[in-house]
Amino acid sequence: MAKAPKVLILNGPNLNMLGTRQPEVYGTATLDDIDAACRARAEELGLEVECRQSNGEGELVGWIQQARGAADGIIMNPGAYTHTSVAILDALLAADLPLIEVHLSNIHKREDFRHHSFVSKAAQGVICGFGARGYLMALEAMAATLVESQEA
Ligand code: CA2
Repeated sequence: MAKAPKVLILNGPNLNMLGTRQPEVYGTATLDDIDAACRARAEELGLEVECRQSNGEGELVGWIQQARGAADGIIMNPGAYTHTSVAILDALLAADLPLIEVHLSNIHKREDFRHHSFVSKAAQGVICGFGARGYLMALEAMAATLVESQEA
């Protein structure tokens, strides 16, 4: 049987606080709940997933660098680094892997400074505004993308 494609799910700063505050913006699920739901959906989709979270820009850059050659795709919610980090963008461009950017909230409905994403330049697509379900939508899109790339 062919090896399951590996997808790295990365979460950026403060997303470890999910479920503790601002449920009206980010929902009530904790990051552990989201990771567990992703693992269950990934198994149904025939994907292997690894879920990681960091509050540090450098640590996220290091994990993205390591993903090249070790993973087949990346799903990332870069948190506030979305709007500030050229370093994360450069790492994602260099990784040269299919990337799906996820945000729990609809960043376009919020403050102006959240409307721009540096990361989107490296993304195949962006899912925002669907809460925790967005990660599962991203996994479905990633599974389809990886199947298409195997067929090409
Ligand atoms: O909507 C998203 O997923 C964001 O990436 C979340 C980031 C925010 O800076 C982006 O603009 C949009 C913030 C995550 C902080 O999450 C918390 C959750 C509970 C308590 C405190 C922070």
